[in-house]
Amino acid sequence: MAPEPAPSAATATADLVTTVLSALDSAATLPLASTSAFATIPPAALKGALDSLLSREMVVYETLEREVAVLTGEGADIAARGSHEAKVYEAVCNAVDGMKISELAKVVGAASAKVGQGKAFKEGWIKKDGDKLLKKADSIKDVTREQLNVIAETQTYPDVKILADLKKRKLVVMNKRISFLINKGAKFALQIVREETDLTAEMVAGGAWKEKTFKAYNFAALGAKQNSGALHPLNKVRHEFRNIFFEMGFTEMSTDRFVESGFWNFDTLFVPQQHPARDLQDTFYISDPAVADLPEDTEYWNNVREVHEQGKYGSAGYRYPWRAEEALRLVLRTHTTATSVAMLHKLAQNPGPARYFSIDRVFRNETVDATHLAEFHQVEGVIADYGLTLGGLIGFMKEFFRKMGIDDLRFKPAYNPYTEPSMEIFGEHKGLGKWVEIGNSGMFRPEMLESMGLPKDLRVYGWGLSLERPTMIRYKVSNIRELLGHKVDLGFIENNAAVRLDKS
Ligand code: FB9
Repeated sequence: MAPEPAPSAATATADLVTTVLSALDSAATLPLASTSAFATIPPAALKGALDSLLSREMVVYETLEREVAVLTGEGADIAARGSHEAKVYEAVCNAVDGMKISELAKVVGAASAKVGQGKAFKEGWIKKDGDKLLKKADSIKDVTREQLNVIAETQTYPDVKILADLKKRKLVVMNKRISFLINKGAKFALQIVREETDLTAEMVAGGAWKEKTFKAYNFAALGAKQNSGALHPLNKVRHEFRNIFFEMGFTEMSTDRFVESGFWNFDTLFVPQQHPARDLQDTFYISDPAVADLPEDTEYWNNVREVHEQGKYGSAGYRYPWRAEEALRLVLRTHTTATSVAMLHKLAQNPGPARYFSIDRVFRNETVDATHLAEFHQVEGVIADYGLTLGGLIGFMKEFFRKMGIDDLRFKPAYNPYTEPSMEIFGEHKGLGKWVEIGNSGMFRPEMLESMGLPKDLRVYGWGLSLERPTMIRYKVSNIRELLGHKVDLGFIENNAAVRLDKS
């Protein structure tokens, strides 16, 4: 006949619940589990049954954890049949005319002979005579055996030093015991009354609801945790930046072109072809395809060539032989200014005031470290208008960064090939208690703007910063690898707070 299937967990819990309730019915308080009917029940199973009754207020209980001393196999043997030293003493006493040392192991066993002989000498129970052992004491007290029997009985020993010594001799080990002190709850009953969770139309129509017990609503219960997606901190900060730009009247540029020609990434920005930024250690070049599919000999192309080679629009230029091959090389864009210049070139077809921004990935062939990777997200804004001045740029930067929670700015003259004048921007970081560089800015040069056909009096501001730096500061991230890459802790991504840039 097939063996009875093991009871399901629910059945086991139900049986245990019934046992607890009937045990409680006869004893107002259940003793510690070690002496009760539950001593053999795994604590986890018992806790499951108790929690089920606790949730119905049928019992209350507290969990008690304590350490108990338990005899090892060797300890139990000594408690039952005496210590090694007592066995040696007994063998010597029983031997006529003393016990040959070479015979001892055969009588008491190798272990007792090895361990017990020394201790029996030390206790003064036996003495040596040539190759024999003789009884020295008329009687002995097998203290170890007595101590182990106290522990077998009480699972502890009053003298902690003796207990420690017995543990050291591997005669005793300490085990954790979980027990429950259980009392009747406010709604104690011998049976779990089935509580309905749903009031049905049939119950109402037929009146059956009158005989039913309904489970009370637990309005404090939390909803089931929903596994949903989570915005990456960079995207949360990007969202904040986009809001700032939108509320200041900016239009977002499309930045879906990661690969740019040298022409759009550098030459149109008046970056000379021998500029170090165009070296391999700063820029990622594409090997296949190696050459951009760009129309040459356009008016714009020729303006760019001319302004580099001999100057134009009042500029002296760089006076070097500008090479089309260099302009046709393909790179991973090193800044989103490549996109800005394309937008401004399009604006030149119908020039006038405009505000554009972009936030996207740029790539630099830099040495990576705790705060730099070979790519980052650049935040960039451009404003085209008539009558713009450097003072106006400074004022706008103050307004823009104020919306990011940075109230006090300082400006330092800087150099960019495509802007003149240019300024590095510094803000006082309250948390760090020091001034930190927060971005770069400038007024685009006529060599760049007039080459694309923009009118002489249309000026353009440009400025930029990164997305990673403010994000790392806002989320107190010290290593950028906690933010980006394969080592990112998804728990951090899921559980980090929302961000308000203007709140520190
Ligand atoms: O983001 C930067 N720092 C920063 C920004 C915000 C911030 O907010 C805190 C919460 C308060 C904190 C710090 N920086 C620019 C400055 C430094 O981090 C710098 O070490 C790294 N820079 C990047 C480039 O590094 C090669 C940040 C990145 C940067 C720099 C310049 C531009 C864009 C990004 C630009 C530009 C520009 C200039 C003129 C015209 C058009 C674009």
